[in-house]
Amino acid sequence: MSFFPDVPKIAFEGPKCTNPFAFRHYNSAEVVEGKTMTEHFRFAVAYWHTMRGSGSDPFGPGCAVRPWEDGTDSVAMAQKRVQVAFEFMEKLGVPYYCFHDRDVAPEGKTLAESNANLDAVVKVLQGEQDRTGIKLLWGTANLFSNPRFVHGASTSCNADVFAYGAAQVKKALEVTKQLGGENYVFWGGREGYHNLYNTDLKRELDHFAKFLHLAVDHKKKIGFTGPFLIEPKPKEPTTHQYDFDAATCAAFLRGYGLINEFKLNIETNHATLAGHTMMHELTYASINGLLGSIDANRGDELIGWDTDQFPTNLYLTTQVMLVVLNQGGLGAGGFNFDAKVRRESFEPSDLFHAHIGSMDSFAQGLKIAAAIRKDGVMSDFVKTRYGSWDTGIGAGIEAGTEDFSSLEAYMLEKGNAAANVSGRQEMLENLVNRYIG
Ligand code: XLS
Ligand code: NI
Ligand code: NI
Repeated sequence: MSFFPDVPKIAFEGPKCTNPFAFRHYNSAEVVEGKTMTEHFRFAVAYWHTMRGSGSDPFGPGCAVRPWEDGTDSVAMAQKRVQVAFEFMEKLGVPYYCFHDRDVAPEGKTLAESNANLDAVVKVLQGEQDRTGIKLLWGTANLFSNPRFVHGASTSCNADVFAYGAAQVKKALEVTKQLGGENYVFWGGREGYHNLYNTDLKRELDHFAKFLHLAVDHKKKIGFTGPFLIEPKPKEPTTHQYDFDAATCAAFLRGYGLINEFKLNIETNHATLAGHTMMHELTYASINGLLGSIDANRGDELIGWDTDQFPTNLYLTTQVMLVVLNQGGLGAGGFNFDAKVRRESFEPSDLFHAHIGSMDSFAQGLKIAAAIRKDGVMSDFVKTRYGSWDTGIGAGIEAGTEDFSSLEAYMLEKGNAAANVSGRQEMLENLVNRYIG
């Protein structure tokens, strides 16, 4: 039985093809800079959006047409949905998926019941993974939807909620390990605050760090070897999310002795909500040795919240791929489409169009970035721009052989600094356009 009877297996048909159910650029076996496209991207489908997104918004209920849904939130429905998910991923040709515990299985009345529900669905997930070869890029726990998490999870004023969250992460981590998951993600959920009149900021941050230390201890105890990833986000649902951006996360992890235990999962729409470009966030993470994985999506320039749209902008994908290629790939990480179709795109086939377009956009971005790197003009420009640091006084400052007195003596003798040279931003923007066009 097929849940997508009208959709064929998506194949690569080349840049000239007009078939909307085909790739024009994503050619999984094509080698770029020594790796296949499959290896470069390790694309993943986000279970929460693609399998659980209903199209509801603050003004109305969901209107997505999902013929396989029976309207219940039962374990049987959850198990059937796994078959739908794997047929979708097989037809699309993605090697990975990601989930929250509560996306795949319904929450029960007690923790024990919820764990049993999860186990019942994990069995089916395992079976489908074995049948298809599709793997789990990362697992995570939903510590934000249930009303018990109203004040946060690890940063809640209610210690019992911290304990509940710990138990939930313990189980989600064990399930991720059981399924061969390659990473485990911590997105802050409701870890943050709206108002300091009712908030003990110091205590909440200490508790947050305590929670992460306990998670690391448990990881070691059960022998889970994949990276732990924190996913920065500046706001939404709270006004001040504790994992604001890459720099905030790096400072937090360093301050609490966690820096060697975590990397970051950088999401485009979170970068832009923080007032940064995706390229900034990726670069900041990368230079700190923290770039672990990517949640691929985009925001809307005209709307100020997390719209989680599918990325199709070639400037964006080119910039992302420049950073990823510069650091030699994402290692155990990958590109997870943390993105949802618009409410108006309510048919099942729209899920295919969305993923196809984004995979193609990244494939194009990869090829463009590789060409820019090969031509070398951009990297040579940057190297030359900082040339004053390679010899003379610059090299001395970097090597630590200069101090304020020697720098003063140097400048008193020289009289003035050497003339500056243009930054040539527009010339470099034109260069990128040349490769995109
Ligand atoms: C929400 C986050 C979330 C994480 C996983 O904004 O992007 O979807 O990726 O918990
Ligand atoms: Ni995300
Ligand atoms: Ni998000």
